[in-house]
Amino acid sequence: MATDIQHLPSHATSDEISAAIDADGAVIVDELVGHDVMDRVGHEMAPFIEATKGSGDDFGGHLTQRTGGLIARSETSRELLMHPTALGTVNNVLAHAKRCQIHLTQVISISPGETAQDIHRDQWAFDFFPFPNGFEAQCNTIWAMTDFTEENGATRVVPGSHRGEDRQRFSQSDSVPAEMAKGSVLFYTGSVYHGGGANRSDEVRQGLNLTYNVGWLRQEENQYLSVPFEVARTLDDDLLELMGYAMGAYALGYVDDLRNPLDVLRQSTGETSLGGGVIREGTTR
Ligand SMILES: O=C(O)CCC(=O)C(=O)O
Ligand SMILES: [Fe+2]
Repeated sequence: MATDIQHLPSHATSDEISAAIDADGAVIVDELVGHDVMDRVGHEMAPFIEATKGSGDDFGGHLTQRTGGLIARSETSRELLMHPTALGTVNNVLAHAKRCQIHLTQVISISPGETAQDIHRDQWAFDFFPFPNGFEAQCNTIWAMTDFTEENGATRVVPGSHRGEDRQRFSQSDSVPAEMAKGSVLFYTGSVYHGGGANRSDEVRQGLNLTYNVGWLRQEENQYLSVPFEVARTLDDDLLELMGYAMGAYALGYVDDLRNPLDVLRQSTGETSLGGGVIREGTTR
């Protein structure tokens, strides 16, 4: 029988949260934000969620909608991405990297009747690269936009499995549900085994998955194309840097003649430079 996921109060420090993550691979911080914040995200995202089809495969979930592009579509999500407790925790967990960045932003809506997702490690997205045991490539959050209950499909976690062998197969009974009230947040590493739960209720379970990884890996959601340039230009530098408009390490991510991507974005006028000259978008040389 798996042990339960620890809960910490909303005033917990990032150090306390990252210590719990180090011990178990996951932790819940109860009611870190109010219902109004979650409702604002829900409201801003409603038309996009409405238009999102089911994932179309077994892993993504046929009765699960995954709606991304949050930075462009939901101003409130930007605050959550930069939430000091969340970001402080992420920076602790990924402190070994020169920089961390946003990996993906996604509202996950699990409809009644959905079956449980296979228990997995999120870091398998990196083409199953076998990261050394104890090395964290990513740090994730799922914010509860509705209450998360075992019945409605709360994320299921195998606490402690972040230090286990890679490519393990766990059954649902090895895992415990991350039950939490709306406004709470589940932190979990890329290495801890987990999965979306089966929804046996008659309501949609909705979670806001905001994940972060080390700056030298590829991002799961392409932030440069998910957030149009004209929106990106209106964002603060610290959010842009977190999106990837920064050097991921000494020489990673520069633009042409070793220019910093943030400088290029700030200086750009919708034109693309090429070979020392400047061409307009949509034209050829
Ligand atoms: O929706 C959830 O509770 C978790 C989903 C998940 O783990 C995933 O899509 O990788
Ligand atoms: Fe996952």
